[in-house]
Amino acid sequence: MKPAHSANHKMQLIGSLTSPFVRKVRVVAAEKHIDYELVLDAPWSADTRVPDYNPLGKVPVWVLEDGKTLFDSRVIVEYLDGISPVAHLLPKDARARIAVRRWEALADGICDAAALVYLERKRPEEQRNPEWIARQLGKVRAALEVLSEELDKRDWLYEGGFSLAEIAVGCALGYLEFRFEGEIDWRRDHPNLSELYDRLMQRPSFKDTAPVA
Ligand SMILES: N[C@@H](CCC(=O)N[C@@H](CS)C(=O)NCC(=O)O)C(=O)O
Repeated sequence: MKPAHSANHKMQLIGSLTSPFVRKVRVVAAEKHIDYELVLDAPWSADTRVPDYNPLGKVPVWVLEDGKTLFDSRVIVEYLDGISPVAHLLPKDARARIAVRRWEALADGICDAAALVYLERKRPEEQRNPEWIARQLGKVRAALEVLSEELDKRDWLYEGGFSLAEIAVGCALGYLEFRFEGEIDWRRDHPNLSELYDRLMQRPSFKDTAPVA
């Protein structure tokens, strides 16, 4: 794996402005006031350099000062939470931490399934598999249902307050709004998630990272 740059450089985040996983990392870095340089690279473009930094060819990739790289988004956010004492986003208590990570896994799973649908629909019509699309959309709907039920009437998923759980869920909701507006109406079906997203969007970390085509 080639180092991204010479030693003792500012940390970098390699990613796109549409990826919900990149957004999750950007929100965490903003909440924790961590300084870095955003390097835009779309992994689907012909001239992408992402595979030089991550053999999986996926963003986000975080480049450390010494040129070493971190991926995927779950590893990066844990790293970022650990290097700065500002605004702990992962609880110290083991049970609470696992609960937050489980919500993150649900939110990331929504993004994985939704991204597969988006990509499948970009294929020529005769190559698309409607059963595959329906299967993935079923996962998105089921996960939204569980998140909404578990949030219930509370302000935050994690009772300790704003955490990585809401960040991951907010990024998933924002991605659905961006790519599936009018099709997956999570605002109508789950008013509590709608209210949560509106509240998150009042934070500069979310407002400044809304997906753009
Ligand atoms: N589990 C990974 C998922 C990352 C991911 O799927 N990124 C997409 C963009 S949203 C990507 O880079 N896809 C390119 C590819 O699959 O080749 C994470 O949490 O970082």
